Amino acid sequence: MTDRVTERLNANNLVNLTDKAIRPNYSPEEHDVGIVHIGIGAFHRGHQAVFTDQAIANSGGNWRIVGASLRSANVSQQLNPQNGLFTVIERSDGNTSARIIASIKEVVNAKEDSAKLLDYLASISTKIITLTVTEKGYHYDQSTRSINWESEDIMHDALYPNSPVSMPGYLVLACQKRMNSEHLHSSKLTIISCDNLPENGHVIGSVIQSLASKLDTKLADWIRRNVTFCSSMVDRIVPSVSQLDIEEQAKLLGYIDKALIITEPFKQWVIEDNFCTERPDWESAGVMFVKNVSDYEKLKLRTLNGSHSALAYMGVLLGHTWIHEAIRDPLLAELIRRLMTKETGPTVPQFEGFNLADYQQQIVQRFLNSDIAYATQQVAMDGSQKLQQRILAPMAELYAKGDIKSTSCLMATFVCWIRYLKRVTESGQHYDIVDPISEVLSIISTEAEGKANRLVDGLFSKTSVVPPELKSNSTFRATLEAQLTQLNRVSIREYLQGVVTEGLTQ
Ligand code: CS2
Repeated sequence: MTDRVTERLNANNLVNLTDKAIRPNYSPEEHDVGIVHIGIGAFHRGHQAVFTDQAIANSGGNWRIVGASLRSANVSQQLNPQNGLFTVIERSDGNTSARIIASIKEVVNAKEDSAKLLDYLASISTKIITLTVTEKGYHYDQSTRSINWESEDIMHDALYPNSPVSMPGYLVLACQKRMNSEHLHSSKLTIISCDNLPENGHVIGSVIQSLASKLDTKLADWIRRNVTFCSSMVDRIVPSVSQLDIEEQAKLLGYIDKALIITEPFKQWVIEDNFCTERPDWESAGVMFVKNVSDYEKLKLRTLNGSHSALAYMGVLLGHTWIHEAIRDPLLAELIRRLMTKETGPTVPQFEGFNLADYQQQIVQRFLNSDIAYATQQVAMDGSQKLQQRILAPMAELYAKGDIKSTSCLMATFVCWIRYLKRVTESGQHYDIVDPISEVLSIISTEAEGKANRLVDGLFSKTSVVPPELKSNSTFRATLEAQLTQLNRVSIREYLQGVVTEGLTQ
């Protein structure tokens, strides 16, 4: 830290310390908690917390947020000493703005104090629970479309439901407490998923029902009558913040903020209107409410997230550290253009008055924003949980239509993910992979000894990454093997160049 900047942002110094940032125009302590958010990482602070802050500023209400982290104590250590206050810095085209967000009251670390989290979840004032726990936190198998009973956390929570470790385990126990409480027995609860999964509200509803039914059918029935689940599409690029960012921002802001967020100006939240409770005046903050959110999810997952994953795997292998570098590589820029316009584009829904080409162009501009630094390795994380909805689902649709020639960039992305599992870039730099099934993926990669057919056998038999309709398609399998073999023969750049000039060879 610099010699001069020593004071850390908190409720007492909010007024006299923060002249470089826009301060909240409401008194946070006058608003009680109405929302519990599980998974309080950077994304929540840059997204739902900002919309909620704006809604309270516009229309008031007891809608402050208690954030929970189920694993790490980092965020509670960042936010609690600051009374939940943090700065959102928006950066683009050399412009910067800073605003202090006051919607979070406190953070509970479930590992340290799970009773406190359960008290909040089962409190009469909690009307809404929101979730950002990443794809793996749902313990949902997209291939079988059901809860993953083989997940260690789910097995644990099914055996010891009173001391849960998973997000679904916490929610089921909270519902049981609500059901058994005289005050809460007939009070309602709305649960909103904010993760990048298709039909995410349906997913969480089905996981909760499955776990609750296993424990107590009366509870499953109570949940059916008193809890609703909303799907939602969330969008904002929010990279993780480094210690260096914190130090640099301290010099600029004049105060230390260990919980700050650096993000882009763009933000979007579309929520399925399936509330059984009141809600904050999110409309006034720009949130859209719709009957069915799945078209919005599909559009965003395939266009933005699909392209993000393609840039991440290809980018890491070619030695690009950041997304904004990867998209400036002319070969990758061309691959992304084709992926969006010729491959995912035809599989995404169209809305009245909506211009897909503009949307795609806007996404490329967002990726080019070098004022926010998003690491290719951050996007590359948890590929086994992301590729199905981003890459393989559109590919399966194109196969079903017989439009196999429009799948070359999708296939190249999948092939680059498989190559990424070798943990070494083209130029020999080693890295670790972060994925809930990383051990299985390593075994598959090592046992295959570079043989394409053995790699494919391993992936098909030991994981559920590839959906059944593609696994059983012989053309898909032959093409995948041919592409993996080709990638073994030439450099990654040559391989990708070949995809652009010749398409897929079998
Ligand atoms: C990214 C997303 O890390 C990733 O997988 O694709 O976090 C992406 O930045 C957000 O979904 C943007 O809304």
